[in-house]
Amino acid sequence: MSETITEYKRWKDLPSTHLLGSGTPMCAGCGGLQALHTIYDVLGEKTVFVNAAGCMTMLSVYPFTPFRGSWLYTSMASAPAGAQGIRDALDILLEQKRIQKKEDLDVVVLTGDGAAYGMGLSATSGAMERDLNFIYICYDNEGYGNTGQQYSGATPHAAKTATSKGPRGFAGYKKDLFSIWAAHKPAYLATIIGTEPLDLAQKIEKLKDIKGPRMLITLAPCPTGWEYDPRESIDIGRLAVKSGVWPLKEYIDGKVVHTKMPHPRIPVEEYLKKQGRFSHLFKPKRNKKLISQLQAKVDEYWDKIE
Ligand SMILES: Cc1ncc(C[n+]2csc(CCOP(=O)(O)OP(=O)(O)O)c2C)c(N)n1
Ligand code: SF4
Ligand SMILES: [Mg+2]
Repeated sequence: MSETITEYKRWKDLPSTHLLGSGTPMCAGCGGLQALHTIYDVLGEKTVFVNAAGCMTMLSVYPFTPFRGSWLYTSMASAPAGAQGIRDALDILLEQKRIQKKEDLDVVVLTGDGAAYGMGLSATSGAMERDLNFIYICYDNEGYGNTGQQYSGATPHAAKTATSKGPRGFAGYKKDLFSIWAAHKPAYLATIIGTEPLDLAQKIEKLKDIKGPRMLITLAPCPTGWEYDPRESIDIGRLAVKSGVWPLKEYIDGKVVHTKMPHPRIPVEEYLKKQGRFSHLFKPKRNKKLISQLQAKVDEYWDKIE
């Protein structure tokens, strides 16, 4: 029996909401993939994924895709425009009764931070402005991961990337995409992380019953780009939440609500010191000033909330 047929039989036997492990060149311990697995478990196969160029496009190797519904590849800037085309086509088919309501699909954009915070921001803004009925998942590994972790609009201050290598790392600051998206007043918006599966699943369940633009940003711990052993991925994700670096929150009906308060907050240093991209803060000499500045930024955020 050919490998293709064996793979197809394996695929057919899996539960219908399960994202197939595709055997494609994804890194072990990928936090983005971890979140996507849980999201897919809740959303299921009645979906069409519109995937902008990035790590997750590596999931699909022709003629296979691990998505049990449909999948469309787009350029980095245009996934929301692709989503608009698919939504319009589905609506026309429904209106003309060429498909039944039960055959309708959820249109789901999947992009990295390079696309969401940068190249695709304008297309996303337009889609929200048009009140497009879609879900957008941004997996945020804080850099252009697929091309070797160059800095993006999501890179945190002081992190080392392929394009910010000095003793102080990246000189810029991570964009507040949550606030930028919230300013568009989408139907739903939340931050999530794969290491908090209950919080994540509750948010996906909630957005399933809402129409309009539903936006998700998941922090995606990335062993390859953040330089740590893949087995540390879960720990690093949890530390991001416990230290207050990654607030879990949602925007609904014009209000922002935090869904998990990190009490008591652990020092940001606990999160930083596990990652090679911040190693210059600790070696050859501890950079007390920069570590304090990073802590102060996080404290400033929570001081306004608590
Ligand atoms: C306009 C354009 N510029 C550059 C590229 C090359 N490219 C492919 S994937 C990628 C990185 C995308 O980064 P991000 O959206 O954060 O996804 P990640 O790779 O981190 O998963 C780049 C730069 C491209 N496909 N299109
Ligand atoms: S580079 Fe990072 S985001 Fe990309 S597949 Fe590897 S672990 Fe995942
Ligand atoms: Mg990225």
